[in-house]
Amino acid sequence: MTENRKVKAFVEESAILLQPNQIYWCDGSLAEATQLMEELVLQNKAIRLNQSLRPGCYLFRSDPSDVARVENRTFIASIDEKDAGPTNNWVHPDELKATMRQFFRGSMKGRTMYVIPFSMGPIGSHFSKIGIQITDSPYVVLNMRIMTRMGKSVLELLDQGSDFVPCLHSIGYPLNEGEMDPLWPCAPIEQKYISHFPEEKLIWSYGSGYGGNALLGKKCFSLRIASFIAKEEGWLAEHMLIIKVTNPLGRVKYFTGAFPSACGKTNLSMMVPSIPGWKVETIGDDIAWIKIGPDGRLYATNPEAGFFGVAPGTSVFSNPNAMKCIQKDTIFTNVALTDEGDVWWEGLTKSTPKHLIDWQGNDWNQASSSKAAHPNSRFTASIQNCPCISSNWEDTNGVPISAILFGGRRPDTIPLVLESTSWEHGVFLGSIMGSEMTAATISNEIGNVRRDPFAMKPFIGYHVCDYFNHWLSFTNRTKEELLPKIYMVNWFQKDQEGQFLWPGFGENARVLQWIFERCDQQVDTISTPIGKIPNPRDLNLDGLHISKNRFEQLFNIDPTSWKKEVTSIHNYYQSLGSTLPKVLKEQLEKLETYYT
Ligand code: GTP
Ligand code: SPV
Ligand code: MN
Repeated sequence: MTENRKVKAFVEESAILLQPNQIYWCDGSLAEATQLMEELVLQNKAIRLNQSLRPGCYLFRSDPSDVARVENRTFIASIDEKDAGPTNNWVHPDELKATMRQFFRGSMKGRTMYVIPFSMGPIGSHFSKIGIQITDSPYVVLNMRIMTRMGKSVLELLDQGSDFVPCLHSIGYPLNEGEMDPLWPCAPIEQKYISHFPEEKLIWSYGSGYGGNALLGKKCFSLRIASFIAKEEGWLAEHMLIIKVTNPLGRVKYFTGAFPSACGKTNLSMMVPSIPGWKVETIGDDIAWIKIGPDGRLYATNPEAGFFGVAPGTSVFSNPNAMKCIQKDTIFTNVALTDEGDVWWEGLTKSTPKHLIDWQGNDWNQASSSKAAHPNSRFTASIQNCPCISSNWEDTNGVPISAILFGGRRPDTIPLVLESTSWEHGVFLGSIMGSEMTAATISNEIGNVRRDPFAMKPFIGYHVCDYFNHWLSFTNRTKEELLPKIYMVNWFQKDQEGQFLWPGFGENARVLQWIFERCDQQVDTISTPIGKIPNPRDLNLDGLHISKNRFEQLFNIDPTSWKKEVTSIHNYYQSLGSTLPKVLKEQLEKLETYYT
């Protein structure tokens, strides 16, 4: 409880609308989490994993309709439709609230209403912002406890009068007297609403219990609402990992990287470099808040406190640090269960177990045609568990950024690495990012390439063209030479057989080395119409067996593909409307002189 009047009013008004059986204020303690988990195990909603193999670990299985973010049910309800822009779903806030109020009315009947005070960012840092999530999902409480700084310490800040973002959440499944509670209650897809009211700095989420739909500190607050605040206040809220890179001489640089959902942020943020003497440490794996520091450089912080990471593909070979991270005190959602009471997913082991229980609770064997783990199955683990966490991860002033990487899943067209020629050109590269869609969002377009500018398509809380302009404005806010260098990378090119051309994962350190050395002007570049690529002699390929032909393919800038690309960018830019920044149009026109 708190004496903060605004908090009390929010909780009281919510309770009147939602009509829960009881209200519970979360203190964030271990005892509280243990008790909640015990209750869920008794109700069969959580499965206690084999505690000698995975101490403190539990498995949840969601409803098959509630397995990922729902972008077509996600709304930016700005007062004026124009402010939401062409890439967001818009409904007038009054109309949306009226609709949602009907769903919220009585939606917590028969349930407990949990009040979760949380901080995004280290407590006491000038970066940090507070939220209060109201929810009827104990699963959400347990996940928020890992993903954010949650509980008592935040209540103390609220007692001192700190402001907060109200985050209202209900799974949308009231329980009437005597009614059976399903294992994963949620509302049907057409009743789900993930709504943002940017001017009011308010979040309402109804009908889903999964990931970014329900853990409101993450995408809803730290990206959609925060990006809106950041524009007002002159900073950036980005879908980016943050890493600390140390070279063999002990010199340190920090990089951030924006990659769309399920395109490699967690993996890059925890990578074990394949090249001797280099070290990568994690600051964040999904979100970066970035501000100009007193010296004019950009400083980044990770507002989260945990990882909500993609399970499939994670293994001791691809990401040994993540494997250590999820050894204990981890919540698994929608992965498969082994006969020993451990977890399994596609890509975890070289051979497949003979028998499993799949993510839907059914028997599964090697002859089964379906996946044992859902492609968007996830682990929730504390950043404290991460063996490669940087000692700087909670620096209250953030870490100074030397380079920004943009990357997507592109089977062709985009070379392994490309350096921008200026900040403006870098913003252009960010704006034209494309990527194959992944299972991180519910869609029937998975595998198709879509434009995902700055990996923020689903997360910009306002007009995409204003967002581009905001990025461009940084050359007026500080000296351009103090801004990070900007790179486009692509780990995902494929050969004719559909195999990845580049080994990826720890081998991506070779690209990081080149970027590191570029930041120090130690190596030069080759200019191309699309940007600067490495001089082949400068990319460290020691110990990597890659044919000359494959290497050339990785940097091939194919005119036929680029003609298509330029047409596609042209059409995309047209779809963004008349407020597209002129300088970006000019960047495209320059490219069009080479590729038409
Ligand atoms: P979100 O949490 O959805 O934002 O995803 P993310 O960007 O953190 O992606 P993540 O690192 O979890 O990787 C997603 C998938 O891509 C996993 O199955 C990885 O194994 C795979 N992946 C990551 N890095 C590489 C790489 O360098 N090469 C290849 N081929 N696959 C990769
Ligand atoms: C993403 O989809 O980019 C994620 C997972 O990081 S979720 O939290 O569900 O948004
Ligand atoms: Mn993400």
